[in-house]
Amino acid sequence: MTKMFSRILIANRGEIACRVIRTAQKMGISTIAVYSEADAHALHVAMADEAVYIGPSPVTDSYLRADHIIAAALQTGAEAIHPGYGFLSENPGFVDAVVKAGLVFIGPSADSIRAMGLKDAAKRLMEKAGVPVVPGYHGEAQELVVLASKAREIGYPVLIKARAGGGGKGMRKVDDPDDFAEALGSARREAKSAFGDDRVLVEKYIAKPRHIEVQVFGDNHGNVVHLYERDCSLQRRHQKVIEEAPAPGITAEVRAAMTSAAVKAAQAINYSGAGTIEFIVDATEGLKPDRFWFMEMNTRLQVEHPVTEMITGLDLVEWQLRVAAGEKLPLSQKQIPLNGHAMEARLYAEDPSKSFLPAIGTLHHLAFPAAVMDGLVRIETGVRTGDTISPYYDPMIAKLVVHGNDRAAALAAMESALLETEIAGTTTNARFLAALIRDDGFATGDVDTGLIDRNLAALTVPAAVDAGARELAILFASDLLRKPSLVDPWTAMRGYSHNSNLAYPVVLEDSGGTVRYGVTVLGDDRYAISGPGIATELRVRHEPSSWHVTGKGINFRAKAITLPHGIAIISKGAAATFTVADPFLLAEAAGHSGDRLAAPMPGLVKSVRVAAGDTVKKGQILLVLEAMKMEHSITAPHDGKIAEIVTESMQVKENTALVRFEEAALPDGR
Ligand code: MV4
Repeated sequence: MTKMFSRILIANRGEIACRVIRTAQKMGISTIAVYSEADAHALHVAMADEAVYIGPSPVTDSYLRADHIIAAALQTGAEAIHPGYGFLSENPGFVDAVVKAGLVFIGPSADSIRAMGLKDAAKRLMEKAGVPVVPGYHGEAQELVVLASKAREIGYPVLIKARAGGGGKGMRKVDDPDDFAEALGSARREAKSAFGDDRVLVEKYIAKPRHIEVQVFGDNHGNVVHLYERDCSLQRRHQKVIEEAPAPGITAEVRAAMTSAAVKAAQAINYSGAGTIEFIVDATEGLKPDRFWFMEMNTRLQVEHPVTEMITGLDLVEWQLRVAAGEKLPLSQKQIPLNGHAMEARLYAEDPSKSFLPAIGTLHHLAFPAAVMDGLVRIETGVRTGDTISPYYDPMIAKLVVHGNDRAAALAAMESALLETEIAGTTTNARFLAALIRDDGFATGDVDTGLIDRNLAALTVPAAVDAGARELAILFASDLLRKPSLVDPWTAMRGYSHNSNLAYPVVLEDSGGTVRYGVTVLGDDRYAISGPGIATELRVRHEPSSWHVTGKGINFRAKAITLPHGIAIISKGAAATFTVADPFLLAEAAGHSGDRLAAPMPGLVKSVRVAAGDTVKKGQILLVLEAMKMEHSITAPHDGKIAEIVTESMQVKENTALVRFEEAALPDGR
C-alpha cells in the first residue's frame, strides 16, 4: 500500500504554482509556496498554506536556487517537491539533490531527464527503440568533410541543428552544398555561445512542419499510457501561441501510429510521471502515418496540459501526485476518454504592434468572461486585479482554455472568451489572438508553424481607437457621467441647466501634449463635446455592465475604468487608455513644487546626461532608463532648468520622480 503525501512544496510561481496548489487542496494535501521579493504578495503565496522566502527577484537568486528550495522543503516538513514547468523542472542535478535530501521529486528520474537532454543522443536512443526520427546524421563525428558528405546523402535542403539544441538556436537551413561550410561555421558559433557546446547534427529539412505532441504518462510499475495528441503548430519565435486537441485533420490511423510511437519512446527510458513526446510532421500532403518524426521529449508537465485535461476530463496534476507517491496509473489505456475539442490561448502582457515587446504595469482592472461560471471557459492565472506584471518573469497574464463539442464550437467559445476579457493597466495580445482565431487558414484547420509569420502584418495592425472610445473617456473624465442610482438627484443633475451652455473642461494628455475639450449637458443622457477634431452630440446610457454611446457614426459599448492618472475604455478585448490632466493639479504643480518627470516603468537608470542647474531644451535627452531589456530615453517635455535628477545605476520603481524642474514652464497648450 502506498501513502499519499500530506505536505508538498511547489518550486514555482505564477499560474502553474496556483494550478498545482488547487489540485493538492482538492486531495487534502497541505501546500508550501516559495517566493521571491517581487512575489511577496503574489496569488500563489496567498493560496498556499505556508510560504517561504527564497531570495531576491531575479530568478537566478530565487526560483533557480535549488539549495534554498530544498532547505525550505526540509524546514517546513514537506515530503515532496513539485517543480511546475521551466525553472528547475528539467534539471537532473536538482532531481539528484532532492532525492539526496530524502525528498520525492514529483516528476521523472534524473536518468530519464538526462537521456532526453542531449538531442543527438536522444535521437539515437529513439532510433534504436523503433521510433521514427527525422532522416539525418545524429552521430558523434563533427569534421566538416564528414558532415558535408552526410548532408549530400540526406539530400538538400538540410537543417543544421545544435545538439544541445532547443528554441531554434544554432539552427541553419542550407539549400546548396556550396553554402554548407559557411552555415556550419555560423551554427557552431551560435551554439557555442548559447549552450557552450558547438556540436551539431544534420537533418533533412521539413518544409511545411506541424508540431504535434503526444501526452504520455508512466508509473513506477512499468506502465505507460498516452492521453492523445495536442497540436501546437501556432508558434511565434518558438513560443507557442495557441494549442489545441485533437490535432485538426488527424485520422484514427495517424493517431494510432503517433501515440504508439510515443508510448514506445517513454518505455525506452522507463519513464515515470507526465511527459510529452514532440513530433515534427510534414504537412505538405495532409497527415500521413509515415510523415512524422520524433523531435524531442519534454520531461515535465507542460504549459498546455489543460487542453488534454479538457478532452479527457482528467486531472494531470492529480496523476502526477499519485504516480510520485508510488501508486499505479489511475486508468488503463482503454479507459482514457476523448471528448470534443479543446483549445488554449496564451494571454500575454505584450504589444503585438511593437514586435511583441513585453509590456509591464499594474493590472488596475482584470475580469474574465462570464462563461467561466458555466464551465465553458477555464482560466489559468496567477494574478488578480491590482497585481503587477513585473520585468522579472514571463509576462503571461493567463491561459484561456475552452472546450466544445467540435472544433467550430471551441473556436467560437475562444473568440468570445478573448473579446470578453477585460484588462486595464497593460497592453495585451488579446486582439491579436482573436484575429488569429478568425484567420481563414486557422479556422479551416490548415495549420503549420509558418502560419503566424506569413500573416503577421494583418494580425498585428495597431488597432485604431474604437469610434466612441475617446468621447466616452472625455465624458467620464468630466465627472458628469454617474450611475444615477448611486447619486442623489442633485448630483445626477449636475451641469444640467436650461439657460446656460456652460462647458465643463476636460484636459487629456496626448503624445503631442495636452488637449482641451469642453462638455455641455444637453439633457438627461445627452451631451455635446467640443475640442480639436471633435464636435459632436452623444447619448450615453448606462447598461448593466457597460456604457452605451450613440451618436453620428458612433454605436459603442464599453466599460470605463478609472486609472491613477486617467481612464481606460475597455471593449472587445482591448483597452484604450487616456491620460487625464487635472487642470487644478497641473496649476498646483506649476505654482509650488515645480514639475517632475516620473519613471514610466520600473527600471535601471543607465546614464544621466544632465545635472542639477543645467538649462535644457524641449526634446533633449535627460537620462536613459533600462527596462524590459530595452533602453528608453527620457526627454525634456519643455524648456527649463533642472532642479534635481536621479543618479546613475539607481533602480527605480514605476512613478518614481526622475527629474524635477526648477521653474516649471507651463506644458504646451496651457
Ligand atoms: C526542424 C524544422 C524543419 N526540419 N527540423 C524548431 C525548434 C526545434 N525544437 C525544432 N524546430 C524545427 N526543426 C527539420 N528537420 C523546423 C523547425 C521549426 C519548428 C518546429 C516546431 C515548431 C515550430 C517551428 C518553427 C520553426 C522551425
